[in-house]
Amino acid sequence: YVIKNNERAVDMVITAVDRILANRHVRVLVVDDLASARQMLTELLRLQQFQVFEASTGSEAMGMLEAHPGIELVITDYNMPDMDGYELTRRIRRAHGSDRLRIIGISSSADRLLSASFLKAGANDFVYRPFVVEELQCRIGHNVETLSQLRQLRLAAFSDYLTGLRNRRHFFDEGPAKVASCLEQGLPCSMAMLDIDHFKKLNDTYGHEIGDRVLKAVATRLQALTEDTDYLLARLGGEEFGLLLNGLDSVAASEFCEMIRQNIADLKVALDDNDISVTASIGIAEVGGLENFSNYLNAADQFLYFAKRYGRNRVYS
Ligand code: GH3
Ligand code: MG
Ligand code: MG
Ligand code: MG
Repeated sequence: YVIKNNERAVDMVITAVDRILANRHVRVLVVDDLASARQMLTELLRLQQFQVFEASTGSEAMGMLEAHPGIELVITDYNMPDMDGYELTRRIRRAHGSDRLRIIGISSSADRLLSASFLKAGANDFVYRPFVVEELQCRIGHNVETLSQLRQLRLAAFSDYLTGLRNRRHFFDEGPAKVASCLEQGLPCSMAMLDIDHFKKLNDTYGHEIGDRVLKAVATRLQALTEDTDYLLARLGGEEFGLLLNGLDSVAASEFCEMIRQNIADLKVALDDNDISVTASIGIAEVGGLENFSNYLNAADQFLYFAKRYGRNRVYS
């Protein structure tokens, strides 16, 4: 009755429910050699909708983390026979950073220095048993929230604000490994650079806002044309896009880019009274022989220059 008549209360309940529902995506590993202690924690976590995994030893816990890379939180006991929680924490931290995996230590030991040891070993938090349920819930909640904030920051750092595509930083972060993996496997790989034709004129004619809309439409189309592939696509800056075509030699890359060129030329961006069309030029360089990732981009840029010179709205390799 109170909730029904109080908007603020309704909001609070909705927020709390949303938070609990979000837990359904969070995987937690409970490590304790004592089955009853493990069960108690597990039940508590399941009530909060978390996906719970259990391990009774440190080595079992390490195996679980290996088998389930999605685990984001480990709650570990201190006193365990083969490997104590402190050692487990140290081992986990060798492979998993605090930005993706949180660790909370827990123990009924009377040793008041234990919390400091755990935190030094790389745990994010510690609680002594017996614990106040609400306190443990808060500590878990804060850790989960921190992970989600870090995820959002990572996403923002690697995304292009205007188009939502991956940005230049992501392209340079991920590209070199993709090239190296192709070369190691003896597979071809091509670098393509796409630049919208006479974009300055479009801005001058219709204004920057319309220019932005066209940019977004081109980006959305590029995204759609590459979404079923393993290719790396990014907005490199301005009206330029990079596309790393792993597995394609320059002939196959030219075919693929010709399809892209045609698709962009066919794209219509609807305005109030008319539609705008644009064209794009694409330069392609097959990867190999150069030691530096940015050299491949420069090579593609040189081919792009020829595509422009020979009349634009074309693919040149
Ligand atoms: P070309 O066919 O030779 O590529 O000619 P162009 O006019 O496209 O090339 P140029 O590099 O001279 O101009 C690119 C223009 O893209 C200049 C800039 O105003 C515009 N531009 C860059 N970033 C953005 C953006 O985020 N939004 C909008 N609306 N315009 C942008
Ligand atoms: Mg124990
Ligand atoms: Mg340009
Ligand atoms: Mg241009």
